[in-house]
Amino acid sequence: MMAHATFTPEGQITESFRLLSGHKIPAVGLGTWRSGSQATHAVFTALVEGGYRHIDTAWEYGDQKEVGEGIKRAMHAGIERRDLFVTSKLWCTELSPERVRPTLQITLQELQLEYLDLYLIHWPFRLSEGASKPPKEGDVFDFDMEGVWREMEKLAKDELVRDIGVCNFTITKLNKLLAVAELIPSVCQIEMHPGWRNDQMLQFCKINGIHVTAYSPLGSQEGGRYLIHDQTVDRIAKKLNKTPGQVLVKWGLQRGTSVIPKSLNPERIKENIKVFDWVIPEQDFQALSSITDQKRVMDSEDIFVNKIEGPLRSVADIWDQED
Ligand code: NDP
Ligand code: 1BO
Repeated sequence: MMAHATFTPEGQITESFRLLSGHKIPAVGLGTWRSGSQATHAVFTALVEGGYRHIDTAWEYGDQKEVGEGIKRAMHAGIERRDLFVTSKLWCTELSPERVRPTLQITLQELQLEYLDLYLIHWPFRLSEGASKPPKEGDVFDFDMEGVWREMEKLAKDELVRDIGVCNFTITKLNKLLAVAELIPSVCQIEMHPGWRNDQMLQFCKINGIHVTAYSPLGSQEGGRYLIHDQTVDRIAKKLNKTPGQVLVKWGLQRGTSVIPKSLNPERIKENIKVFDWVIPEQDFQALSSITDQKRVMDSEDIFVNKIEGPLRSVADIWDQED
């Protein structure tokens, strides 16, 4: 996929990828899951001091107001809305055609924005209001994919969102969506890092012109697989005189994916985007791409699996037996 260079305040080169729609997605964005009340400061720091132009949030993260406040403060400091790329996501409890537009309106209000750059279906399953973890009988349902997608398409036609896409889809589900979509999803946001390469999905998306955004690019932390301390990552970081965080971000970029590391720490926020004036040499890239024990961090068993009742009796069911 083509990358295009744009100028940032630090003189840093922020590359971006071209989406099917023709719009550009900045290659590195700030993730905001579990950022809570600190999201305002993180977003402001990222935009004004780090040179980020891409912010990833979601209704489910409960931090859209804080993210919106950070964006507003950055705009007061001179950053233009048209230079930003803001993503949010439609949560599972709202995953029915009639809830798509009202939920987007809440998101826009909370973010204090008139439009989103990208609106994503967060997970391809509907949850009942107040669903428990793990889910009880009647908490998890299949969703009306065609009906929901039609409403997403209308949001794009009405210019409330510039692009639409999905997260956590499998090849099976993407094929189902592609069969009914009038507007092809621009982006598929999925877990990807050297501990979960997910090559098959990446390949499928590339063939179909769907841009991939890699989430949890550092392996996440709480309950995750924090790759910052991985031996191979550490060795290559030392060799290249970079930090493990930068090596992990760069690995994602060199695979043609945009990457959305989360941090609340101002130094790490700034560090994670300093990845544009160097490359991981082929041999080291291959070593990172050969890390064994491939495993998802976000298998999401606790959210969706009920072993006795419901459509998802196992983690393999969530991922359509493709892993
Ligand atoms: P990441 O892989 O981004 O890892 C975040 C963790 O790494 C935090 O604990 C952070 O701590 C730490 N960290 C950040 N930078 C560095 C660094 N340079 N060195 C050492 N440690 C570092 O995890 P996430 O799971 O948060 O994924 C990123 C984003 O992807 C999310 O925030 C969210 O926006 C999105 N996402 C989307 C999902 C979906 O279903 N669509 C699912 C999961 C994530 P600290 O804050 O202290 O720096
Ligand atoms: C359950 C939400 C996962 C992070 O996007």
